[in-house]
Amino acid sequence: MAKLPLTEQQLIEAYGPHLNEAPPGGWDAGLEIDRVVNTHCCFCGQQCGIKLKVRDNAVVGFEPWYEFPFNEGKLCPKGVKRYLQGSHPDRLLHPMERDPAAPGGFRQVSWDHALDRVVGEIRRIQQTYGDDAFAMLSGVSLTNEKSYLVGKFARLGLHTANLDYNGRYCMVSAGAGSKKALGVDRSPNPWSDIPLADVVWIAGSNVAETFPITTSYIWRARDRGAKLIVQDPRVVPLARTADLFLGVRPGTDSALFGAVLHTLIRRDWLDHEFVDAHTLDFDDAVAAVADMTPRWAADITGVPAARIEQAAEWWGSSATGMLLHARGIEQHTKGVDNVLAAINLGLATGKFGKPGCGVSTITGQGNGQGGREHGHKCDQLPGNRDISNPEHRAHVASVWGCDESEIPGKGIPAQEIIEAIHAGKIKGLLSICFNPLVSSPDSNFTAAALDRLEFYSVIEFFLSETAQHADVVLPGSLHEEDEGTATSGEGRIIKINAAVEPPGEAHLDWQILLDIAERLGKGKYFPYKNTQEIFEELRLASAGGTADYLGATWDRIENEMGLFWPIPEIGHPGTPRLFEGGRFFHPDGKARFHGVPFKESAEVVDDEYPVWLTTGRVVSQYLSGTQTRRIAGLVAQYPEPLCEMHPQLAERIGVTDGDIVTVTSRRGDITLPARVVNTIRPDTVFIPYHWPGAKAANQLTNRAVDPISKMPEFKVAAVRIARSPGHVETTDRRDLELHEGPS
Ligand SMILES: Nc1nc2c(c(=O)[nH]1)N[C@H]1C(S)=C(S)[C@@H](COP(=O)(O)OP(=O)(O)OC[C@H]3O[C@@H](n4cnc5c(=O)[nH]c(N)nc54)[C@H](O)[C@@H]3O)O[C@H]1N2
Ligand SMILES: Nc1nc2c(c(=O)[nH]1)N[C@H]1C(S)=C(S)[C@@H](COP(=O)(O)OP(=O)(O)OC[C@H]3O[C@@H](n4cnc5c(=O)[nH]c(N)nc54)[C@H](O)[C@@H]3O)O[C@H]1N2
Ligand code: SF4
Ligand SMILES: [Mo]
Repeated sequence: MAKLPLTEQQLIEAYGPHLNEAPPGGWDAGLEIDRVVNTHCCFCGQQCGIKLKVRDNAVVGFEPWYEFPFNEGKLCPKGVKRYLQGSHPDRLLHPMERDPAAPGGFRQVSWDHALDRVVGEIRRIQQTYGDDAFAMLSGVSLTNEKSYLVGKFARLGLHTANLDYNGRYCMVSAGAGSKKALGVDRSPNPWSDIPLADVVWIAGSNVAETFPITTSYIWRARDRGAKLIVQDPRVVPLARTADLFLGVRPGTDSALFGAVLHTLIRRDWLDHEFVDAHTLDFDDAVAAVADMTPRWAADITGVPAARIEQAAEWWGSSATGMLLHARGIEQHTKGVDNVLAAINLGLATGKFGKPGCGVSTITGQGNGQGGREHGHKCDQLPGNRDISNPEHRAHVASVWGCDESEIPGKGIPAQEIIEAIHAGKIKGLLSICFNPLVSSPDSNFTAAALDRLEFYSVIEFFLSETAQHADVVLPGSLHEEDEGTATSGEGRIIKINAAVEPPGEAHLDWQILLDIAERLGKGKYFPYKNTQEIFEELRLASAGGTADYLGATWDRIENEMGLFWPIPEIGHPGTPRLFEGGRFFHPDGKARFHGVPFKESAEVVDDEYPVWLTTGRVVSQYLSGTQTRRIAGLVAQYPEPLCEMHPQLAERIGVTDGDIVTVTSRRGDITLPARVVNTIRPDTVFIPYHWPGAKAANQLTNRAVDPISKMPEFKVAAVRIARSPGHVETTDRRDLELHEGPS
């Protein structure tokens, strides 16, 4: 066929007058799709809006959703490929029971058999060892409705105190610090504040790879002339464009923040009026930093004193500024201290409650914000209430229609649950949406713990590495199969819409929990016909708590493109920016300073283990990788873990880029290719943690936790490194079939 000579006018007629305006018949004319569903990405806490294309009960593609204000159609590589999960051949389609004789170690069973077995084992274990010997672990890729349901199911269905969630590895240091200082656990700002900041300070976040859409907000601030400060042991992609790079040694952020506060005080770059009117305990903070000079901090952090002073000057002398932090400062045995030290800088300079001002965490998991509000945590009830507070218990009991005494007390956090399983104190486990074998510190210890369980059941859609240890596997639902809400890192409640139904014999997660509750004789507490009914109850349960959703309805959330909590009354507009007028969430309205001393990490380098190890993420993989390690385009981008090291370190151990090295800590070792880059400190190596088994970075990490938040120290361990004579497989194709897309 001859080439078609197309004029510009013909093109315009074919495509429509504007490229983002659908032509007659719509964009999808001729694509043979049944419908397009507006929803959100299933991965990170940015919760980008996305349109999923559906054909024959399968998600077959996506479209940008330009109208959703947060991302305006933009998506990162994971968002673009997310639609490939649903039709993956590994999708679990039937309940399964462990059977060593069966191929793959599991045989297919009926739902009746599987549920009877689960309930029989829950009863046996609780009768033999007590109710709390059966624990539950959950996760916040689940919607608000499911998170709320899990909290109620564990307390009233299983009647165990021991429920905790994977945010224990993610958001708890930020949450605990924010609650102590500000009285609430939510980002103080809508992201539309970022472009209004004169200084943007990123502490411990690889924004360009982990929150890619946030970079566009930062560019908008830069376009207005904002200064950019990046604090990280690595010159992460965003740092390559920064005005000031603070290349801290892992585990020393509180020394750096302390020296900045010291400088703000010495140079009087303070907002005295704000400190006097809106805060308490400034003297404690002043006393703690009295000796923290920039020179002292330079010795500890490795950041030159002049750079610390420069950061203090820009932060202290600009009218507006935002400091955004993530796991780099939070996943430490002093994660809460680091967060408090960061907040001190905002309070001292009056940078709260005003446009373009705030110190905020960047929430990690998809529903990492909402999932940490509705009673998913071992010490929490809905509305971010305290399970040990009699008034809070009475309110929730009145909504649940139970006697207050039926609600168990405070349980133990996720890492302690794993320790208690290892110690033989917890004998049974039900998990949903958590893959601790890959994501918990010290994976050899976690594997040993899982092997000691008398009974383990999991609700999953893929046979994750943890699920491979289960006695009964219950096939649950993917994000696009269920309807509900999530709350993004901004504090914006958004609507998740179902695009398809679960395939095969897979069931919706919430229905599985209802079926178990029914068989446990607790059906009266779980009368829901759909997830909207769960949300209606959540609204009442949260009312009067700090995370108040009373005024949020599904219709409003959908029509208004999200609503920011608190929304304490019907008709309330929602609260995008917290603390306006300098009013914080403590009962007296005042924020608290905290004196933060510097402490070393739980493990420090020595002659035997002379190199700092830190761990984290790459752009194309998500968390434990169960989902992204199955998608070809994402695997191609970063197929296996690499050990990032500086050329000076590489030379010392005699390796060049691509050579195989063995990295050893006190807990285990990993053999992997070296990636020699000049963007990391010469005393530190970085390994991403998205892989299981012999490729798991968590073989090396330390189980030590923060005393307040109980967050493990994922960001600091001491290791030694040697060139390895060994050979490693160079792709991840051993046990996973990669998905190229629908044919
Ligand atoms: N591509 C991708 N995106 C994700 C995720 C994912 O798995 N993949 N996960 C989501 C989730 S749940 C989370 S929690 C977030 C995490 O988002 P981030 O916190 O941005 O990601 P990390 O890679 O864990 O760590 C961030 C940075 O901390 C630095 N760092 C290490 N130790 C220290 C230290 O002691 N001090 C300082 N200042 N920095 C340090 C590391 O070099 C790294 O660049 O990402 C979310 N987005
Ligand atoms: N070394 C090191 N370790 C880390 C970190 C680090 O930086 N370094 N980061 C930590 C952080 S911040 C996090 S958030 C954790 C995350 O750790 P995990 O929570 O263990 O990671 P995920 O991959 O999200 O695991 C969730 C599992 O649930 C399944 N799942 C997802 N959505 C659903 C759903 O809707 N329904 C059901 N039934 N199942 C679902 C997925 O298939 C997956 O197997 O890892 C932590 N571990
Ligand atoms: S930035 Fe986060 S929410 Fe947005 S597309 Fe990427 S993974 Fe999904
Ligand atoms: Mo996370």
